[in-house]
Amino acid sequence: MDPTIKLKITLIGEGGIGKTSLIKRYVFDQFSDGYITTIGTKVTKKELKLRHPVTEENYNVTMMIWDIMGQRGFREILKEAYFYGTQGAIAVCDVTKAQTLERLEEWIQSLFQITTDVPIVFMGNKCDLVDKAQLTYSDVKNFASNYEEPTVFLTSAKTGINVNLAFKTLAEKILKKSAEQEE
Ligand code: G3D
Ligand code: MG
Repeated sequence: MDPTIKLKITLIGEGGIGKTSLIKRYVFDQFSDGYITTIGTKVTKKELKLRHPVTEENYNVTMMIWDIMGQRGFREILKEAYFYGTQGAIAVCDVTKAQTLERLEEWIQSLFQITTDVPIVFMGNKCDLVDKAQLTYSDVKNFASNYEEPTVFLTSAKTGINVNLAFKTLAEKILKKSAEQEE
């Protein structure tokens, strides 16, 4: 039997950028065009098999994925409960709204106040909306380069592109970091 580990991962970023849709796509492999409102927070479970990036052992990973309402006011009230115990984060922006990338700085600051610097994977979401794009891969990459070991994906909750890969990459980064800390 392969060992099982449980990871808490948290999605951060403004409202309306696709966090809830990304989780739905990843966990249920579906996309809803109706607006999905998250009241407070919601936790969704996803199980995956992963080869440990350092030891190369197989693991059963149970991801507990935390979703929050995007409003910043909400973040300030809920952040301790929401971020506490987070082992890795997905920092999401919407490539059709440039300011959603700048806003991530505050989200990450808020997160790091509670968790210290956990691994982050950056997503430039809604990359299917090519005609409306205000941000390129390089824009997101440049922003992410302010943080440790930046990993960036352009994603679409609508088409599903890069969604599985981004979540899986975050799980691997968490395992890698915890292996380094044990050394
Ligand atoms: P949030 O949880 O970050 O607040 P939601 O965002 O997941 O609720 O998504 C907000 C809106 O963006 C929804 O549209 C949703 O369908 C849409 N959306 C999310 N991801 C994508 C994507 O990758 N591509 C496209 N084209 N749309 C996306 P509505 O119209 O229902 O408000
Ligand atoms: Mg939501």
